[in-house]
Amino acid sequence: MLNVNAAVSKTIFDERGMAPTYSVSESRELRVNGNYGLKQALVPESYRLQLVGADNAKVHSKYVSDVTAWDYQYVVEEGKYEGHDTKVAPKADPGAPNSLPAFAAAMDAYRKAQGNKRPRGQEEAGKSDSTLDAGTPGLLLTMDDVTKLPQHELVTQFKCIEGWSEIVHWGGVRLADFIAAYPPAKNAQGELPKYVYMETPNGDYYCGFNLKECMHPQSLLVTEMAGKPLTQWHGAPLRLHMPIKYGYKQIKSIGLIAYTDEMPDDYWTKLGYDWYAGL
Ligand SMILES: Nc1nc2c(c(=O)[nH]1)N[C@H]1C(S)=C(S)[C@@H](COP(=O)(O)O)O[C@H]1N2
Ligand SMILES: [Mo]
Repeated sequence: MLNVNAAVSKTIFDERGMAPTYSVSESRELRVNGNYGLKQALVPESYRLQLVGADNAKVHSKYVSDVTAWDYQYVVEEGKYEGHDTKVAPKADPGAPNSLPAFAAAMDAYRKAQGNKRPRGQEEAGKSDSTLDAGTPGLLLTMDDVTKLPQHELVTQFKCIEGWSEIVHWGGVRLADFIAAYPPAKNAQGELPKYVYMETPNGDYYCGFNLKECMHPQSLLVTEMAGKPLTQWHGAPLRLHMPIKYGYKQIKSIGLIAYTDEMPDDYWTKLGYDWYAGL
C-alpha cells in the first residue's frame, strides 16, 4: 500500500511541487526528536564530509583512497559517560569468565579487530545494508568546502510522521548547488546515478533518496536553525532539510553523501516505514 501511495504521489507531483513558505515571524524553535547517531558529540576539527561517487574525484585535492578510514573524534569517549545508567552492574569477580574485566577485555579485542573504531549500526535498525566497503575511495570535504557555496534561508514547515509539525527558519546551502559543485560520475551506460545515500559519521542513522529529490530547490544542507548554528541534538555541524519529505528523511549529522545506482538502505524503512516518504 505504501508503494502504491508513493507511485500515485510521484505521478501527480513528481518532485516538482514547492512546499509553502512562511515569514520568519511565524517560525518557532524546533523540538528535538530522535538522537540516533548523535549521542556522542563530534570534535568539530575532526569533522569531514565523506563524498563517494563524484566525477573526476581522483584529481581533486581532497581525494583519498579510502574514505572509510577517516577517524571521527568524539568529545566524550565511550565508557567515560558519568550520567545516569539504569544497568545494574554485577559485583566484579576478576576470576569469573563473565566478570566485568573479562567483558571489558573481550570488548577491547572486538574494537581492536575493527581498527579501534566505534562499531557501526548500534541502534534498533542495526547496520545499514549500504555500508561502504573498506577501501572505498572518495573526497574528504571540510565544512568550509560546504559553506563557501551560496547561502540560502528558507522558512518552511517541518512535518514528523508522528503527527506534529512546526514552521522553522533554516539556513544553509542548497543540496542542488552542492551536487553541481561536486557532480556525480556517470555510470557505464553514460547515465547519472539514480540515488543518493547519506549516513551519520558512525553509521547509526541513514537515509536514501532519489537524485531528483536532492536536486529540488528547497532541499537544503542546513548549518543554522533560527539564525543559530545547529546544536548537537539537531545534527551539528550539517543536517538535511527536505520539506517535500517527512522528518525521518531529514538526517541530522551527515557524515557521508554517496551517489549510487543501487537503491540505498534507510533506517526507518528497515523498521516498516515508507522509503519514499513524500509529502
Ligand atoms: N541522525 C538522526 N537524524 C534524524 C533522526 C535521528 O534519530 N537521528 N530522527 C529523524 C526524525 S524521525 C525526525 S522527526 C527529525 C527530527 O529533527 P529535529 O530533532 O531537528 O526536530 O530528525 C530526523 N533525523
Ligand atoms: Mo519523525
